[in-house]
Amino acid sequence: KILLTGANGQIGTALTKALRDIHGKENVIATDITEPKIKNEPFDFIDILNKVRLKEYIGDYKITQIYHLAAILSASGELNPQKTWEVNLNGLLSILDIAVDLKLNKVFFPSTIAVYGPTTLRKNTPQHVSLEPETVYGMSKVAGELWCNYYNLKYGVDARSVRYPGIIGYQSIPQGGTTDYAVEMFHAAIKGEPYECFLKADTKLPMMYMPDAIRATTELMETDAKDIRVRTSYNLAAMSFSPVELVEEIRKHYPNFEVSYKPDFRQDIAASWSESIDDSSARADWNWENEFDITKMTEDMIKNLTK
Ligand code: VAH
Repeated sequence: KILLTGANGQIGTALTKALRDIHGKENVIATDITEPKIKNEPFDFIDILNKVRLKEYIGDYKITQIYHLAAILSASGELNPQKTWEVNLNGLLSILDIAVDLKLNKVFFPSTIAVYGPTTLRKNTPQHVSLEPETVYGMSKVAGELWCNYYNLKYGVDARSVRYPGIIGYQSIPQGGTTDYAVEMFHAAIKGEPYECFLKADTKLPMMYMPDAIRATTELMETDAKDIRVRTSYNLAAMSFSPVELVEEIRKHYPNFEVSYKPDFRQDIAASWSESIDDSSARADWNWENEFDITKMTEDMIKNLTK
């Protein structure tokens, strides 16, 4: 049986559905600390900081794999640094400890382009590179990657991870991310409303469409353990674009879409991240290949949001 933490989040919502399509609804238990949108499917309220309850639950339900999506993201993380460190780090450490004690088969840990910092090579960022992030979220994810590697080395925990780019999807409204402007733009364009962008027009960031992010996750988790050479976290890429490039793409469908730019604190966060990523390790070790570029993503987003 599979357990997801943070199942109601931006990725968790889509990943829960994808895993249920693969493994069957009854084999995938979604957990979070907020109400689920879908009512009649296996769900429970679990706070990952309650280690005793988490371990009891995992034992009782004979969980064999955990997708640990629960975390506080980059922008909201800066508003409460201590809490972000506690949730993002201690949550993971509990999961890794339980993975040893209860001999879980696999653990998925989502990392992020937020692990890159101002000293990281910004163009075609290599797999092994300087990681000096300046957000607590990024710091917690670098530490998390190192703990996953440590538990794999010392206890043989089969922990696997990818560094997600900014993810765009229609299934959920993301909260607290720096890359969420891209999702918000689509919603505004479709409602015929102007959009005020919190990043500068030319801020180029690595981005990925949700179906690619979900497929990368399931393909990594289905790869034979002997082919996994990176036990911190794999670089993962699909495309890079700036807000103004996305506006041009959306205007192919909504010619009158109006956008203004009013950068806030999230501009500094975005400016500290990479522009583009070298994901040749993921392509070499487990045949990663993205399917969506900005044009295909825009068409699919609009098709699904206007249904
Ligand atoms: C955030 N969407 O903006 C998340 C992600 C790449 C960024 O980690 O914080």
